[in-house]
Amino acid sequence: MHLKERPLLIEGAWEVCNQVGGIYTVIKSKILNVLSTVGDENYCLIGPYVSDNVSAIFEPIDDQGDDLVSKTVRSLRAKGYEVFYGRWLVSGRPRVILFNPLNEAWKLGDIKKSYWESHNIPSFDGDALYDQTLMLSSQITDFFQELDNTNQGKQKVIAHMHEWMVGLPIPEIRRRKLNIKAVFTTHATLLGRYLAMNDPEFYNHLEKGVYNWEKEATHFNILPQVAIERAAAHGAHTFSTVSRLTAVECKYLLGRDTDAIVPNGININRFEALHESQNLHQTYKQKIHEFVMGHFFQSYSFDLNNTLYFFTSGRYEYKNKGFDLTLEALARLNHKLKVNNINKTVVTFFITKKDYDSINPIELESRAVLGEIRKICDAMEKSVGERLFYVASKGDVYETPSIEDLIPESLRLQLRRTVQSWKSSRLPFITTHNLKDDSKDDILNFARQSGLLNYESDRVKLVYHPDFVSSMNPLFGIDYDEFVRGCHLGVFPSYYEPWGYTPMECVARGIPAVTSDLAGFGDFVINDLKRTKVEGIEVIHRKNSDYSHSAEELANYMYDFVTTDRRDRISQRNTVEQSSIHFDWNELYKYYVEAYNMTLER
Ligand code: U2F
Ligand code: UDP
Ligand code: G6P
Repeated sequence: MHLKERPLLIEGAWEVCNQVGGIYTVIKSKILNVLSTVGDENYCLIGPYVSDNVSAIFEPIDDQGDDLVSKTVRSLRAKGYEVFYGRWLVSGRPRVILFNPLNEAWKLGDIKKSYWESHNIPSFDGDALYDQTLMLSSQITDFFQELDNTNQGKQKVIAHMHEWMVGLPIPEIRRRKLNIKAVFTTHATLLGRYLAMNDPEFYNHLEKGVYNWEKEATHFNILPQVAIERAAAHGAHTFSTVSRLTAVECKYLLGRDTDAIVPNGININRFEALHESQNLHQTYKQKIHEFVMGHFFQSYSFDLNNTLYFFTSGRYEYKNKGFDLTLEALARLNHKLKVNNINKTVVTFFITKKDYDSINPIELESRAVLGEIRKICDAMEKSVGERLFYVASKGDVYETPSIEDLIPESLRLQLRRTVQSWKSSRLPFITTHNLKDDSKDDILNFARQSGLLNYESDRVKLVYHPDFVSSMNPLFGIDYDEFVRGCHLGVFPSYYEPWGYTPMECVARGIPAVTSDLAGFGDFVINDLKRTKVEGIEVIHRKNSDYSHSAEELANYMYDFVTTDRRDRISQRNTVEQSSIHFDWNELYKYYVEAYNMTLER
């Protein structure tokens, strides 16, 4: 699929140089495909200068070039605008323009007034994020105005904006009749997200068209944002979304049918040999073992060679992300494993973001003591090696020396003392951190109510880590993608999920994953790949199934997974990795190109 012409493509999002959720992954991971389609000289991203570490990922460039973007930057600067113009230091190093929203704080009142007068977009005060998006949008609009003045219609220009946060320039491009074609992609609808969280009959009501958007948006106090989303959707030359599921929301909640569906892809960096991926699994599983020893073995131990690691991850949306269903299925799995006497342990990690005060100090202390134990063991190993070598060189080896001869008493005592002082009779914690709102937390409350509290007899154990995993974090000491590789199964049976990157990222790393038929990704697997079964991707039925049936389906799948033997797991990881090729941007970027071709014709 080729572009019919080579326009200047300006792509904007709140998540350019600013990681919040999945949109960041979309923008960043497809850069190489964009560049090979339009060329570096015809591409520029636009976004906010807000992230704490922006200086580390942004490298300024000079504005002296003869191209349209550089010329526009020069004239904006001459008019007094602060424009951050440079390269985003990610794969592909694309050009990027960033504006600090706060630079327009002095005219925020006027901005709100003008959007109300021109587009009927109401406003409210006191929402800092909302205010920032307005101030950013105002600067992006000025950029497009200046670009259009400079261009004088010579080059075709496409402005591609993602999500309501940078949606406002679109109705302005239309009102000012700029010579720019606008594409708007929404990665969810705001109302859809809120309604899904609050209305148990959401999907049923949605397709019956019973919602009055204005009434619902007012009810949830998000009328201004929804008005922006609608203005952008209706103003765009081409309106697109990421999955068939969100397209339904667009139709009923935004009042415009989508022109295109642009599924999300991923970069697949495949190894030449399959065993490299297997080796990485082993290496990172070892890191997770270390965490598990520190977390559990202070209280009791279990056989790590017969332990499986499950995990779920994502923003804390308890019901939308299917955390509730995952917990319910785990409770059932625990019961099934016990009654069938399956001698395996399943440690399940919940990796999400929730406010906390600090990492639990007892957790840190336990890790530190375990480190001490490791040091003593290392010293013992060294002592055994040296003494054995001494005995052997004397020719005394026909009688194997006793452990007392090989390891000095001081070390043996030190080990015994340290292990004794470490052992504890309390249950292993569910959460690794001290949460701010422990008593109201849904995950913890489920654990309390169901009794899934990490008893020694439980086959299923829970570890709730209310922060994203990173190598800077002392508990795991590895990055998220390494953590994924070390696990056995990713569990993401979402109830509301426009796409859902997390299961796809598992598959790309050779780790099997669970998704649902209410996730855009799951729907894509079933309906676009036309496969009810893709090796290693399990799509749980949630659309036409009640909660209890879905939980049972998930629990049964987990049970089968746990009772599969290692040989089969290894071969499954190989096939899973191979099937990930369908999700590569090299396959999926064509949908963007199609949307741009459509736009150029409009
Ligand atoms: C969708 O995921 P997103 O990453 O877009 O979902 P969010 O992380 O919820 O980001 C968008 C919303 O988050 C809010 C704001 C946005 O509408 O109200 N927000 C915020 O509260 N604070 C901020 O600093 C920035 C944003 C979708 F849900 C996934 O299924 C897809 O995989 C993904 C990619 O297509 O898009
Ligand atoms: N993620 C991460 N670190 C973590 C957990 C998750 O960087 O510890 C990333 C993950 O790789 C994925 C994104 O967060 O790219 C979540 O995207 P998804 O589409 O699943 O959900 P969204 O947040 O967009 O609703
Ligand atoms: C990889 C490694 C093997 C290891 C296996 C464990 O395949 O190369 O050496 O035995 O992982 O698999 P498991 O599913 O039990 O973690």
